[in-house]
Amino acid sequence: MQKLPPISLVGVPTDIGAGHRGASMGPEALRVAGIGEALAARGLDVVDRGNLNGPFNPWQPPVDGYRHLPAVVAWNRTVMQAVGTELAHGRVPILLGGDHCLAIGSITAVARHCREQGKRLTVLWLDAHADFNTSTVTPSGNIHGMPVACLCGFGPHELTELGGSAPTLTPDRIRQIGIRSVDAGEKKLVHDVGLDIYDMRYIDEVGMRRVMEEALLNLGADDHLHVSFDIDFLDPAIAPGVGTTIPGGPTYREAQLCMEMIADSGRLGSLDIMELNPALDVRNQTALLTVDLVESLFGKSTLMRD
Ligand code: 4U7
Ligand code: MN
Ligand code: MN
Ligand code: MN
Repeated sequence: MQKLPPISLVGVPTDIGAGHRGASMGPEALRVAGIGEALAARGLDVVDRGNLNGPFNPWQPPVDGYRHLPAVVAWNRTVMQAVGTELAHGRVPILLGGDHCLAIGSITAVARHCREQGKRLTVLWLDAHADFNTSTVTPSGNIHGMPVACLCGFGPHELTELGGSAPTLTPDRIRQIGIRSVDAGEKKLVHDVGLDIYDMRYIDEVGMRRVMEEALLNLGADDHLHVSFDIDFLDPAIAPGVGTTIPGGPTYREAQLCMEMIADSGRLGSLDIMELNPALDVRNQTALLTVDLVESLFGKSTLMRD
């Protein structure tokens, strides 16, 4: 079995980019569900760095199409710094969100690390949403609906140029899985840039196995795989603890297979666990399920043949 590098848990207790309050409690719910212990029980070296700090959520309406932009920038700078430090020490950062706007800072740090190491970055975006809104097309102004656009260079310069120059990613480095809710203007943008989307219809038609084979095709020793896991990827019947539930997501087994096949690729280098909202959860079941899936992502298998 592959020797996995050491892991650092980094909590980011904010819902600054979200449309509901409560994702700020995500890091603690994941700890209470035993994320650190579960990974340590797999023989991994796990250190919990605790929580990052940043501005509180003033719960203001959007200004010029963005809600809380300055505070979102502040949080993302801190995230970029923290994730960059872990990667520089040869560790696998696991970001405990927090809402999905924080993936801008996380992936900007990962992209810089890959450039420095001469590695190719592939981002797997597991989500019900494409998160490709801009200030002109967003129906909400919530920046957690915009991180993929920002990473591709579409957004406010404070976010698109967080790492120095825009864009952080070209759309061909991203594969989105589980998508089933895309706004009208957002859909046009996603088509224009040619984002690689494995939507629920495609998962229904060809099955999760083929989807993951295609999404993970051609990964080699020089590839760094980043997984940005929005918990609303999962079907709300098994994962009610998120702000934006969209019916018709992957089942328990489909989600497990997705995680197991990522683990089998042997290329996972960094992870975001985002949008868990304990205020909307039922007895922490969504956090417990998340820990179960993250164990699979780090190699726990239900296979009898190995
Ligand atoms: B998440 C939405 F309008 N598209 O932009 C928006 F439907 O990070 C939802 O994927 C965004 O949870 C959801 O506000 C962001 C909405
Ligand atoms: Mn989502
Ligand atoms: Mn998302
Ligand atoms: Mn959400």
